[in-house]
Amino acid sequence: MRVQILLIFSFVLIFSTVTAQNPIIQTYFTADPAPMVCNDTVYLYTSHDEDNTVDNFFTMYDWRCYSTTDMVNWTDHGAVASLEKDVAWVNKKNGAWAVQCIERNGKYYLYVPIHGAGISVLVADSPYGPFKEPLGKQLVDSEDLWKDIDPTVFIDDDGQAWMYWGNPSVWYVKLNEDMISYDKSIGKNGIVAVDMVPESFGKSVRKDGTPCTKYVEGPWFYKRNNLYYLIYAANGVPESIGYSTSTSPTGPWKYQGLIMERYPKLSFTNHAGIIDYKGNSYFFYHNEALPNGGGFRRSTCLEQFEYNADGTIPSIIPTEEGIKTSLENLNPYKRTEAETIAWSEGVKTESGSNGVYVTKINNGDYLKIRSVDFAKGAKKFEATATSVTGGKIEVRVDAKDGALVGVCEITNTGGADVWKTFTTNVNKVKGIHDLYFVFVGNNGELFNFDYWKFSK
Ligand code: FUB
Repeated sequence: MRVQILLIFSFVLIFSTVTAQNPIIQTYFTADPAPMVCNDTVYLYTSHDEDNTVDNFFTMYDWRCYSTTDMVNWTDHGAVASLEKDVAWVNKKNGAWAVQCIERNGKYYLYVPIHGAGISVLVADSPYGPFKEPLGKQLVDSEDLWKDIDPTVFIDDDGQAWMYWGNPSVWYVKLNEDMISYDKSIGKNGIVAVDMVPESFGKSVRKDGTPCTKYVEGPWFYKRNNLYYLIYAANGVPESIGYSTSTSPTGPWKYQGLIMERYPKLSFTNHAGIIDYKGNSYFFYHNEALPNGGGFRRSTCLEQFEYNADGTIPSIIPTEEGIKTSLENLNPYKRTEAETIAWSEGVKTESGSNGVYVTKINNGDYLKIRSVDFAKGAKKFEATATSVTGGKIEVRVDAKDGALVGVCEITNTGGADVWKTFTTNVNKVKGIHDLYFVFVGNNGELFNFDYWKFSK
């Protein structure tokens, strides 16, 4: 019996290590996921919890962007905006809370809350920025420390855009077509306070016994099959995720229940984003499960789900496994950025003159790329890197210690900013595999890794 229990335990351990896909980003602590589907691609904007938390509170300086077309391999585009550089007038480094980006007529609008200083909007010609602030001041600012956070923006089929936001209540504005101003003729100078009633947001009580609704913060506003959805953090702290629906973009809202309840390894906040992509529905949230994670060091996670026939959302359980199948195979014969990653251990990414690259590579660290289609077989592998110490990339398939296909030696390139391409022959690998780059060497930080490619 004991042996059986041990065997089952080891299987669960091995199984969960091998298939872990949540959190989907391991190189940074990323929170408050805001996915955007655009140009057949999913762009994921996140807030970013610093590795070193200051004063045991949210320590958040910039917003990051990732993208995917297969929902399992995520390409890191780095920090696309920061308070210090891009919202300079606010004279504040910390407070880069939950962001959302939306595209309109080829321009990308990044709605950024500045904790304690309102909500601003930045604009770019590309989803990766550079984002510039046209107003030089907040879009909305009630001068309340908590109220103006968590903006969510949606453009309806008739072209009308709306922005909802707020803690501990929810407000909205009717955005003008320029997306950087709003109709001042409704509500209080343009700002409409939503009726916070139990029919709309569920019934709850505060710790002091006073009645309230379940709504806390983090709204996510969208429309599907003519039904409007408002998803939000609910039920006090620790937060669950709840939702309400309406047949109109401005309510009245009908409380529909909880989507994700409280589970171990979720942080005391939770914050959701929902999209449909290539015929599937996806639920983004955050947890604190990465090593050294916590309430102020959170990580973005992802689950696939199916709406019920009546449009209601089923209860979603957070898993380590996350997304089971890739939506498409990756072509290894095209240049792939090293920062396109399904899972990694030990490494970080940084941005330089050649874009984003993988860095802080030490002995034993590795990258995993899922569902790589080698077709009839690869013969050569090349990696572009910069190094002063040197090391090796072991190219393996199907597991970190899976079949060794080749070893690419990275030698001193003559300077940390000198990039060179290194090549090696590989054993003919055919068909679809998960690909692993395992880094080996004994000299501390071994090299930086920019991109790779196989050839036939
Ligand atoms: O990330 C800072 C705050 O925590 C967000 O604005 C909230 O939604 C919660 O996730």
